[in-house]
Amino acid sequence: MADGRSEAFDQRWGTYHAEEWADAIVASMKLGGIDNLYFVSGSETAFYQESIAKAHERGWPAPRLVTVLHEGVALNAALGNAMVTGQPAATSVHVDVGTFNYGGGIHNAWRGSYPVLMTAGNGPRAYPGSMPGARNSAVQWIQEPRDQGEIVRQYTKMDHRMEHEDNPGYMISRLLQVAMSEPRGPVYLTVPRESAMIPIPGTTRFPTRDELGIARPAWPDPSDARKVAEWLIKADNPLVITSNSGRNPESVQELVRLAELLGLPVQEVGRSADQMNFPTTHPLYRTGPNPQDADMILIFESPVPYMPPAGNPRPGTKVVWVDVDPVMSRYKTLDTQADLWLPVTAAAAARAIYEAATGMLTQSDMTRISDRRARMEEKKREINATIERQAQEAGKRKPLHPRWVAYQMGKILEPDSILLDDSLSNSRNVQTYHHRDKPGTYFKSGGSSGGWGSGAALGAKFGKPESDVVLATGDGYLMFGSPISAYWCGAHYKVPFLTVVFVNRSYSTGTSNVSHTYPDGVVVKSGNFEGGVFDPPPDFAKLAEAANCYGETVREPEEVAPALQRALKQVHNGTPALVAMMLPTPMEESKLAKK
Ligand SMILES: Cc1ncc(C[n+]2csc(CCOP(=O)(O)OP(=O)(O)O)c2C)c(N)n1
Ligand SMILES: [Mg+2]
Repeated sequence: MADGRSEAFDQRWGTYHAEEWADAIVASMKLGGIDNLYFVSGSETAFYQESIAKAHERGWPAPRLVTVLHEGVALNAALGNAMVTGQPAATSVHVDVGTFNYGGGIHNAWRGSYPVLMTAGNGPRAYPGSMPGARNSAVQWIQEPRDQGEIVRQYTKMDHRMEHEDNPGYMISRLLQVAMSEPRGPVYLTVPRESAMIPIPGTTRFPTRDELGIARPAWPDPSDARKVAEWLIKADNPLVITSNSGRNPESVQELVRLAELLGLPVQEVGRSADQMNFPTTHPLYRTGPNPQDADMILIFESPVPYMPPAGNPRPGTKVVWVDVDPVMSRYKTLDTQADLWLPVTAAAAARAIYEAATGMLTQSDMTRISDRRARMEEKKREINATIERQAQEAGKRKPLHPRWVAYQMGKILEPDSILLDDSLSNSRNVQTYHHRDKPGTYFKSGGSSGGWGSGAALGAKFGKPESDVVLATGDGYLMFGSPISAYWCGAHYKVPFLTVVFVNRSYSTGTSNVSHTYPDGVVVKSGNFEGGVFDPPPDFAKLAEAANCYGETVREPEEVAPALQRALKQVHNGTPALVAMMLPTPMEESKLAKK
C-alpha cells in the first residue's frame, strides 16, 4: 500500500474505487443503505464535500450531501428519514461543538431506537505539516476534547474514533450492522481529518453492511406461544397494549390478524405511542377495557403501559410482556410485573401466537369471540358519532377551537400521507381525528425532546418524496427546533412539507402544569404565568416566508379548511407551507369552558 502497510483482506469482500479513506467511508455508507448525509459545515469535514463530489462525478457509490444550516435540524432530518424508510441516515457536523448542537435529538434517537449514524469531525492532532490533514489553525487546539465520544456515549449503541489501524469501509459497515440490529439505535463516529485523508492507491476492499449481516429477531418458544394463546382464548376481557410496535411496520398486519382472530381490543398508550401501531379506524382500536378491568393483558413494546400504582391491573390478571428487550435494559426502572416475558419482536410474537391459537379454538370460543367483536363494533360506532358531534360543535366556536383544527387537518390527509406529531397538549385531538390506517403514516419523536418536528418533516419528505408529509406542532416545540433552517432546506431542495402550528402562545409545562402542581398557589390566584406564556407570539407565517416558504395565519373557524387547502396546494407545487392556527391560551380555554 502507498502508506507502506501490507494489505490484508477477506477474499469475499468487494473492491471499490478510493483515493483516500474518505472515499471508502462514503462508499460504505451508500452501500449500507444511507442515501442522505445531512451535512453542516465545519473546517474538519471538507473531506465529505470532496469525496462525495468526486464520487458523483465518477459514478462511485456515495450518499447525497444535503446542506443543512443547523446541527439539530440535521439530526432530526436523519431521524425523520430513518423513520419513514426503515433504513439508516447519516449526519456530519463540526467536531465537539457541532455534536453539542445535535441537542435533544440525540435523546430522541436513543429512546426511539432509530438507526442513525451521527458523525463529527475530530480536531486534527498531527504536528503541522507532518501529514495530510495535520493541524493548521489555532482553533484545533481549542476544539480537541479529552474524549469526544463521551459526549453522546450513554445515548448510543456504539461510538468510535476512526484511527489509522482501521479499515474505514469496514468500520462504517460494522457501525451500521450494530445500529440496524434489534434493538436498533444510534451510533456515533468521529473522523479525524488525518484519518479521512490517508491515501489509498486506487481501490479498497471491505464488506458491506448486509455482507456483515443484520441479526434476524428471535422467534418465541412454541410452548410459550401456546401458553399465551390459551390465556387469550380463555380470557373474557383481554387487552393488547402497545406504544412502539409499529417501528417494525410488518407488525401492524400481524397484530391485526391476531386481534381479528381472537377479538382482541388494542389500546395505545397516548403519551408514549410514537407510531402507527394499529389501524385507528378498526373496530378493535380503542374499544377495549381499562387495564384495571382486563383479565389478560398482552403488552407489545410499551415501556410504561399504565401508570403505577393506580393504573395497574388487578391482582390475578395475567400479563405477558413482548419486547426484543423485555426487561427494558435501556430504562433505569421497570415497575410493571408480568407472568411471562418474551424477548422477541411484536411481529414475531403475534405471528407465533396466531399460529398456536388457530388450532385451539372451539366452536364456543368462536361464538364468545364474535359476540365480543360485535360489542366492540357497536362501541366504535358510538365513539365515531361522539367525536364527529364534538368536532362539529368545536367548529362553531369562536375563538378557534383546537379540536376543529385537528378535525380539518385529518380531512386533508390521504391514506398514504405521513403525519408527524409534535403537538403535545393537542396530540389527543390530533390522534382522535387523523384516521391513520396504514403502517408508517404516523410518528412522534420517539423521545421527549421538543423541537424535532420541522427537521424530522424535512427528512421524512427526503425519505418518502411520493407521500404528503404533514407536521402538527405546538408553537413552543416548533421554536425549539431551529425551524428557519428546516424551512430554508425544504424550499432550497424542493422537499416540501406542510406545517400546522397550534399557536396557543404558551407552553403547557408553564401553564396548565403549574396549575396542576400548585392549584391554590400564587401563580393561579394572580394569573401571572410569566415563564409559561409568550404573548404576543412570533409571527410564524412570516417565519416561513423569511425562509422562502409559504405562510398563513388563521383566526376564524371557517378559514381553517380553505387555508389548509391553499397551503397544501403550495406544497404540491414544491414549496413548504405553514399555517399558524391562532388559539386561546390554556388559561383562556379554562375561562371559555366555565362559560
Ligand atoms: C428540548 C425540550 N425542552 C423542554 C421540554 C419541556 N417541555 C415539555 S412540553 C413543553 C411545552 C411545549 O410547548 P408547545 O409546543 O407550545 O405545546 P403546548 O404545551 O402548548 O401544547 C415543554 C417546554 C422538552 N420536552 N424538550
Ligand atoms: Mg403552545
